[in-house]
Amino acid sequence: MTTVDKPIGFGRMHRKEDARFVRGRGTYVDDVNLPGMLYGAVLRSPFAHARIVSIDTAAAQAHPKVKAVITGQTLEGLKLAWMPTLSQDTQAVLATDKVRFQGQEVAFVVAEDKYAARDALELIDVEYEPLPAVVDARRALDPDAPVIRDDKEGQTDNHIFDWGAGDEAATDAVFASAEVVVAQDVLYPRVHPAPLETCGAVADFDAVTGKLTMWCNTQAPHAHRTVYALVAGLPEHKIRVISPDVGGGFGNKVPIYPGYVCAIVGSIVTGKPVKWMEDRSENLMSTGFARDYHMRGEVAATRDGRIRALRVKVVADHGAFNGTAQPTKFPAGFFHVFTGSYDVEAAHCAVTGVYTNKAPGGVAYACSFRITEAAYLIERMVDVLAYELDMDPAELRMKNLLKPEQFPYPSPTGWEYDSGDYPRALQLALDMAGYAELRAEQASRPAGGPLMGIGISFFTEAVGAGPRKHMDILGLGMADGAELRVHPTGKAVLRISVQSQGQGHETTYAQIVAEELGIPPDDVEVVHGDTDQTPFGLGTYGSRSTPVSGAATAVVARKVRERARQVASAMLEVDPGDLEWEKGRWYVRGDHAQGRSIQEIALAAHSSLELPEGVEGHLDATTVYNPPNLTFPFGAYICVVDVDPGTGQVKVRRFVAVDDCGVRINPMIVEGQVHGGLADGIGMALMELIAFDEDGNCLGASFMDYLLPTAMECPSWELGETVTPSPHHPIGAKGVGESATVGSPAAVVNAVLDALKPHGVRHADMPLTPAHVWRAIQGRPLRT
Ligand code: MCN
Ligand code: CUM
Repeated sequence: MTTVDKPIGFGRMHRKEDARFVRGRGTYVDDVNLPGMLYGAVLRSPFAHARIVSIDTAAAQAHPKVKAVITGQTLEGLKLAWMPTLSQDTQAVLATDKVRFQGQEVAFVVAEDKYAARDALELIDVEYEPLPAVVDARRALDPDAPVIRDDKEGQTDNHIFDWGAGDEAATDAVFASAEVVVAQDVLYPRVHPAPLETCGAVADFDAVTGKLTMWCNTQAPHAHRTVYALVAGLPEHKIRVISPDVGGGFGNKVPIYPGYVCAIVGSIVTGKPVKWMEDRSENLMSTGFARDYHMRGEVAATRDGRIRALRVKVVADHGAFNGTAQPTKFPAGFFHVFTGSYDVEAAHCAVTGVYTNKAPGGVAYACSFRITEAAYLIERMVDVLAYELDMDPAELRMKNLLKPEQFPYPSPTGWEYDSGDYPRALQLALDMAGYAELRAEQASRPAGGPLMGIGISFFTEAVGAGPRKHMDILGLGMADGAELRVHPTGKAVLRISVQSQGQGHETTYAQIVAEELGIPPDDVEVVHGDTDQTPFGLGTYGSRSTPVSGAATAVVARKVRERARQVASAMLEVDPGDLEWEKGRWYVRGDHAQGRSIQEIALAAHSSLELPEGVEGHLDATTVYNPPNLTFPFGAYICVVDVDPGTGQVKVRRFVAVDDCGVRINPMIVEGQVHGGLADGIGMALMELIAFDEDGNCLGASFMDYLLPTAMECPSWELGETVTPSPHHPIGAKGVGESATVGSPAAVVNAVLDALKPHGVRHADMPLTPAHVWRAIQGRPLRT
C-alpha cells in the first residue's frame, strides 16, 4: 500500500495534472479545434526506394472538398522541399526526386474534413520506378550497394560518419597482453517508442498579423520555434509554438516531421488553420524509431575475472535521413559511456553511421542519447565473460564495480561521473532478490525440465545535457531558463522551458518551489509548453528536465528567497544579515517569534512598504541554468524468468530494481517512471521489433505485429532505492526518466540466457520471442 503525503516540498504526493487526466479533461493536439479549420493527410510511398517519374494531382484537386494539394514540386517553389534535421543533415519534406523509405511523405492534401482528405489521397497518381533497397546496415557500405542519398553533393556511398572515443592504442595494448579476451556480436534491434498519442499539429497562419500559431505535441517547443524561423524565414517573435497536453513522447516527439511543415504550408496556402494527425501505422512506419545498433564488443580480462579493457565497433543504422537528435559533437549520442559502472584501464569505441532505406531516427525511446545501447552492450558483455570464465555474474560485477572513493570518477572515454556508491546498490538488489536462495533453487532443478534464469544488470547513465560549452543542438546551447513570480497573495507562477509528456512536471516543479520557499505545491502554478509564455530552453529529452530545469527552478526560487529577505528586513527593521530562513519564513536570529512568512512578505513586497535602497518591489526573479556537468544516476536490476524449453515461452517471474537518482523530489513519480521503464525493458527484450523484408517493407506497422507489453507480461515490480546526491546539482537530484528503460533490457536478456546456459547458449539477440528462444535451445539461433 503506498502512502501519500501533503508535503510542502519533497515527498509523495498525487500528481496535480491527474485531476484533469483521470476525468478525460486533458487538452491534446487533436482536441484543438479552430473555426474554419481544415484537415491534412499525407500520401506516403509504398516503396522503400524508387525514383518518382511523375505525380498527377488533377483528380484530387477536383475533389469537391479538397482545398489544396501540395507536392514536392509546390514546396520547391517555396524553397521548402528540404528541411534541416537536428543532426545537420537534410530531409525531404515531400519527396521530389526519389522516395527513400517505405512510408516517406510524397504529397499533402488539405480538405474540409479528414475523411475527404484521406479519400483524395487515393486520387493522386504517382508513377514510381522501383530501385533496389538497402535494408541491412551491414550491407550499406558494400561497393555494389545502391547509393541512397544521391541528392547530396559529393555523397557517393551510404556512409554518414565515423566517430570514436577513448584511447585506441592504450586499449589495443591491454588487449594484446590480456589473459582472456572474449568477443561477441550484439544487436540492439530497431524498436519504436510508440507513444499512445501519435504525432500531430494544428497550424494557424494569420496573413494579416503575419503570426503563425502552431499547436504541436513536441517535446521541445522552443527549439522547434527556432528551427521553423530558420526554415520558413519567419521572424521568431511571429511564431508561437504551443505544446498542449502530450500523450507520451518517449523521444518520438523530439524531431520536426514533414507533416508539421506541411500543415504550416497548408495554412499559408489556404488561409485557414490546418490540422494534421497521423494514424498508428504512419507513426510506426515513418516517425523517429530507436536503436538499430550492430555492435561487436570485446572484453580483455584476467583469468580471475578482473576486467581490464573494453573495445567496441558499431555500425549504426540511421535510416534514409540522419534525423537523430543529440548534441552536435556526439553523432553517436552518449554511447561512449559504454564502460558503464566498471573500473577499467582502457577503452575505445568506434561508431560508423550509415544510411539505409528505412525511416530516419535512432535516438528515441527513453535512450538518454544511446545510453540504452551502451548499457545493454556492457551488461551483455559482462555476462558473456562470466559464461566463459564460469563465474557467478553477481560476483564478477562486484569485483569490477567502481568504488565509492573513486568519485568523482574520470572515465576512460572522457566523462566525469559525479557521485555513486555502486556496491551498496548491487548488494541491496541481491538482498532484496534473495540471490543465494534463487541460485540454490536453480541448482536444484532436475535436468531436462522447466528452466529458470537469474539476470543482473548494473547501469550508469549520463543525463542532463548539458554544459553549454560542450553541448548544443543545431548551434543552440543546452541551457534552460526559469521565471518565478510570487503574487501579492502568496500564490506563485513558475514558467519553465521543458515540456511534460506525462512525467508530472506540474507537480514536481511546484514541489521544488515549495521546498525552497515553503509555498504549498497547490499554490504554485507551473506554466510550460507555450513559447509565448515561457523562457527559452531546449526542452525535455535525455532526462534533462530535472538536472537542468529542476536546477533552474531551485536557483530561481533561491533568488526569490533572497529578495524576500530584503523585504523582510524592511518589514522587521533589522539588517538582512540578521535574518535566518526556515522553510516558508524569515525570522530574526535569536528571536524565533519575530518573523514574517513568505506570504506576508509577498504582500508587503507589493505594498507601500518602504524598501531599502536598490531593492525593487514585487517578488520575482529569472534565471538561466547552464549545468556544470551531467548527472550520473545508476541502478542494479535483477530479473528472474521461467522458460518453458518445449515452447520457448519466457515468463518474467520477478523483477527487483534498485535505483539511485540522488535526492527524490517525488518518490511516487520516480517509482512511476521506473515502472514504465521496466515494462519497456520487458517489451524490448521479449516482444518489440520493427522488422523489414528485403525490399524494405516495414513489417511492424501495427500493434498486431509490433507487440507492446501489458500488465499480463509484467510482474509486480519490487523497487528499492539508495540516495547518492549529485554534488553539483542545487538540490542533489539526478534524472531518472529513462533509467529503467536503459537498465532493464539487459537484466531480462541475461536472465533468459542464464536459463539457457545448460543448453550451451552464450548469446542470442533481442527480441527473445518464443520462436527465437526455442531455436536457440535447438542450437539454431535466429539472426534478427
Ligand atoms: N524526478 C524526481 N526526482 C528525481 C528525478 C526525477 O522526482 N531525482 C521526477 C521529475 O521531477 C519528473 C520525473 O521524475 O517529474 C522525470 O524527471 P527526469 O528524470 O528529469 O526526466 P524528464 O522530466 O526530463 O523526462 C524525460 C524522460 C525521457 S527523455 C523519456 S524518453 C521519457 C521519460 O522521461 N518519456 C516519458 N519518461 C516518460 N514518462 C511518461 N509518462 N511519458 C513519456 O513520454
Ligand atoms: Cu532518447 S528518448 Mo527521451 O531522450 O526523449
